[in-house]
Amino acid sequence: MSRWLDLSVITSLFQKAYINDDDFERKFKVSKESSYYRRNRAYINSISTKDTGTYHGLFGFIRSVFNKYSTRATPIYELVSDSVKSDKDGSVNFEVLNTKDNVLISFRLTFHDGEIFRIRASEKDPLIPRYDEAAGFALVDGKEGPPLLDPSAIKATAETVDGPKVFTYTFGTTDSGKGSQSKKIRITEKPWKIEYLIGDEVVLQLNNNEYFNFEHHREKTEANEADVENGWSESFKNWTDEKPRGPESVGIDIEFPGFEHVYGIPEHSSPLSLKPTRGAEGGYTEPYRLYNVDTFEYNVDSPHGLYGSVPLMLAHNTKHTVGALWMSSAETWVDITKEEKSKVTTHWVSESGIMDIMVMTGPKPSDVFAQYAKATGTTAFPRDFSIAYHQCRWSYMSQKEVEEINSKFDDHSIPYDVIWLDIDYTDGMRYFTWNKMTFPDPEKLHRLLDETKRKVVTIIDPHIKVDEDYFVYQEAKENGYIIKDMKGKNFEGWCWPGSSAYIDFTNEKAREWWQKHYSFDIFKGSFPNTLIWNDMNEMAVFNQSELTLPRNLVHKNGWEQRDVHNLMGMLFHRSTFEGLVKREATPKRPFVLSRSYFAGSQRYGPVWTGDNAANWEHLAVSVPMVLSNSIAGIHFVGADVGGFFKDGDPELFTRWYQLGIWYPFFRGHTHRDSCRKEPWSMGEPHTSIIRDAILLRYRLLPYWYTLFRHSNVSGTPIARPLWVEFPEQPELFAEDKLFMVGSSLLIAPVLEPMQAKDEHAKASASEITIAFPKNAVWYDFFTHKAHKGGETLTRNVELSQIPAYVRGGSIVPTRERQRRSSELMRNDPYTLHIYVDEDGSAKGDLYIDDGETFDFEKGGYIHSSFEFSENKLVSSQNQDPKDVSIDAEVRNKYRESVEHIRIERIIVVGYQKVAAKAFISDSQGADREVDVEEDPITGSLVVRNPSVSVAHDWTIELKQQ
Ligand code: NBV
Repeated sequence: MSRWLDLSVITSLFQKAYINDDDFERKFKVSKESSYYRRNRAYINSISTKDTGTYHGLFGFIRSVFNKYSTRATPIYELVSDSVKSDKDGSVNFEVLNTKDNVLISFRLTFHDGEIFRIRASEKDPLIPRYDEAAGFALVDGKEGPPLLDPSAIKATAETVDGPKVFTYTFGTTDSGKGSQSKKIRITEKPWKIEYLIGDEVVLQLNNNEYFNFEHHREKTEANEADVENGWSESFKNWTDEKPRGPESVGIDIEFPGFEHVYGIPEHSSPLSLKPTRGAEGGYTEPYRLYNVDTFEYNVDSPHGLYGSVPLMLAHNTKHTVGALWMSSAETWVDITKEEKSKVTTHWVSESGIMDIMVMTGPKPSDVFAQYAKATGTTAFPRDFSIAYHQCRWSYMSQKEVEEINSKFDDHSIPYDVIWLDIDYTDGMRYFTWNKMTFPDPEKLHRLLDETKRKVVTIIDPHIKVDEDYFVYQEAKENGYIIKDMKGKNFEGWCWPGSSAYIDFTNEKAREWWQKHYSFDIFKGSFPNTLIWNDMNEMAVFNQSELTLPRNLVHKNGWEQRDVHNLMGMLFHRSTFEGLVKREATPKRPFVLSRSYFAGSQRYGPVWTGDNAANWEHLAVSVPMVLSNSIAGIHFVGADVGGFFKDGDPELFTRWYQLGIWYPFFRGHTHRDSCRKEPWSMGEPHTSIIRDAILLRYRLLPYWYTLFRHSNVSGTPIARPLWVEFPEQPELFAEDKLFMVGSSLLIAPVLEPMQAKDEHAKASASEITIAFPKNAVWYDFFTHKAHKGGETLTRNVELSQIPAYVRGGSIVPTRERQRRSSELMRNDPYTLHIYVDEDGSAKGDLYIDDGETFDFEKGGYIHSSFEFSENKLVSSQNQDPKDVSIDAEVRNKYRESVEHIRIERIIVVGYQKVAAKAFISDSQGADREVDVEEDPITGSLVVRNPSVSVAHDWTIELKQQ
């Protein structure tokens, strides 16, 4: 079959699978179509008088009366009280008995570094082992997680309070401003529950509602099999899921008393503050689903699962922040109920595996981020180019087209760093090959781009064309790396290349084999400036249930797809990352974009929010989507700028760029059937406005790069919800239109089209309202006009305007010289923008390194701290982070190499005094003085050309004379 014929068959199959279905979300399950969710729900309904479902009309009335008067069945799980024992390693072990079937569940509670605790539960004597490898992939230190706390630091007591026994373990202290308080775990015998307390305040509870339900394995008997609801198979649409191990699931409630807001558990197209899923007006009527699927052109404002899953939920109130990581890679449903401001109850149910919960104990947002980073790792530190602008389209069809696009950027004076090649560059979707007709000379193409230090990203998808002549397929088959069906045959599904095989990335050997494909010898036509994009890694399969791999496929050690499903995307991403590290003798930091992800994916590269659409709803939801990922450790994230599906209009397109420059990952991308969407495609005035927006991103790259350094060292998010920066201002807790980039920039994007005030007028601006967070002064980024914290500003935003504000007290570094790509800016001087607070002081920092190697891990970097107070700006070198092993030679060499890079300008905003001169004392140069001028437009002070080196310590003092 010719390649083109092949592709048309696939396209029609794809259209059948997706496009011709009006109700496309019905391709995917809702909770009631999942038997284990139904069983868990039925169980908790039987033990609880308050079924919190939303029922309407007569049925609702009858149901509520029924609920009120029905009696509560006794929960079947009981803690075996004399089983509670502390072990030598400080862990606490106990057993819970399923009184109905007389099955014991073993629990293990461990304390990690006094900041994290973890609870694992599994059957004591399982008939068949249960999957417990998710943690091994998610956690940076492997399955056991961060080091255990020294047992001598744990204080255990047991007492009997009015009957039930209570076991208390004090494992840490915290000082949240009200003196030192202890962190404790309390295990109560009956009804059994586990609580986390700070001082005497309960912050998190497990099983407070007795929703714990651990479906143990059972023998397959005729009677068991005949019980359809508990059976060995279930159906969805035309698909049947045979379950050779029979049913198994695990569920529990995690409650946050004293909290009104919970966040996280991406990926969903929903608001930042998670909505109740049961029993609330305006809430959802479905639980949040965590199941990685290819949900093309997803609906906005929905709890349905999308491409990635991070089972981390954060709760925040004015006193505490806490995080719970549910380490299951199986499909998971999360129900949320809220009792007016006083508590949030969540109910988690997963299809298979053990129960493994890790709690980041806070108490501040920054503590939770650091604790989560300790557990799952921090953002892979990106190369400098990767945080600049990326240009993509499905697809740039030929080498010639790429060359044209490349020169059009220059013609339009728009910088960009990366051009992306979607599936059509390959020879018939055989990844690691090129279509020789359309891309005859990849080397020439790479060389051309390298002239301006630009890069090429090529897509590599995980579906492997079943073709005996294709080397990747041949080797995968010979080595036995292909995922098998229940009968032991290599599974084949349909995807872009036609019949496709899927690699078992849970197998370490298969991962190692995959990595080798990135060597320049194997991926011919790839070069050091080729970077990678991993798409379709949920894994997408067009002709299977929910467009993904069937749940009963078999992986290494007999684990089923259902056990590992949500890990697959991350493991593929990881193999690519590791392959890129190995492909050069002096490794460079990889760049690999992934669509699918899990907890820990931040260690391997950025993700994006998949196939959005060119409409205002998708533009707006990209903000909470980016923020939800950010607080769940996925900091390097963005949405397709301009919208993937559909055309949109020039206004939307322009506004999307004005928002996209604030995404940590900034890429324009679109579908092959949509109109051209390169930055100049909409004509003037849009092209010029978009150019200015992209230039603003480039000017601010030093600030962004420094933020990525913090993300890499301490797990601090880059794009941040306002509550992260202002944790004591409850009016900001649900805010998800305004957000912060770092701690200095407040972004107020325009998320709606312009509307004329009366029907005859033509609108020339959008109106937005900004409620500035309290306890700070805010300066307009462009005009320097000051706004008081607490002020509510309603303003017009013309199409050319980007509403952004800077928090007083910040120092922001920029580079102001326009170049064609970011790498060409490497030797450019910096400008420092000082925005003083009410006391006339400000702080900031600047991190720089070679932008590409791993030398920064050996000290090959400069990290300067800036402090401005009492008219004096002091620059000094930051301390190195703890875990860095410094190599003096690397460090000194790097410092020498950047000695010539200068600060060329200092701008002082909001400075209330007069200054005519700046006195400079440089640790390694002569003292001197320069003039201070006033900017005639903004009124801010400008110290022109102080010419101090970024590699030195220095002081600049403003004086009247
Ligand atoms: O490879 C083609 C597209 C890609 O452009 C897009 O970004 C991915 O999310 N890919 C999905 C497959 C087809 C989508 C309709």
